[in-house]
Amino acid sequence: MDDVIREGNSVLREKAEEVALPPSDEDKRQLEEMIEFLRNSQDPETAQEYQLRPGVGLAAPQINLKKRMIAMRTTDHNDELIELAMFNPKIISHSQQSAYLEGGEGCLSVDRDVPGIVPRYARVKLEAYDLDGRRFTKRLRGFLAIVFQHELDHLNGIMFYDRIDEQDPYKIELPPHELVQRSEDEVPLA
Ligand code: SB7
Ligand code: NI
Repeated sequence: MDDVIREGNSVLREKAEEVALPPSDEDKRQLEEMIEFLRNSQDPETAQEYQLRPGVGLAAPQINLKKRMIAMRTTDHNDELIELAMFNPKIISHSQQSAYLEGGEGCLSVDRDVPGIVPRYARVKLEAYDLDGRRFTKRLRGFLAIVFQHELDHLNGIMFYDRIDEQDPYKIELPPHELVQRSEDEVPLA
């Protein structure tokens, strides 16, 4: 169940390849399994049984697949559950304003705490292909936008701590920026 590869594995540093569209049955199955993994990791009993850290997102390279596929599962600012399965995602536009998650970011592939501010775009418009191979676009903001950018980075071999300022981990970029908070009652998250 926990097939997540960890830091030190070179696949996490490679650029993942585009998935040929329409997606093959194997690609679809793998992306579905990524969503399933997130559901399991967020289910207290399953997580406990398989010793999973709860995850809100997963990128294919994290399970050793060099493919441009991302799964996300979390709630939006209206507390609505958002599940996204994406082939070949990309940002087609983004805000000038940046944002960062209070308390920094974590990663299922990183078994240690890396403190510091990870600057992200506050809002992004993404384009991707769903499980049926249909193109869609979606606007994300807040926590969702941050998670998406974290996952997209994985497809390009970038780890969240690459974006933390080495000299001054808590350095805040010049305004405008937004501080994104996660409310306490949400599922906790890596
Ligand atoms: C906090 C958590 C995540 C993204 C951004 C901020 C998701 C962590 C789970 N993953 O390692 C997914 O790549
Ligand atoms: Ni990660």
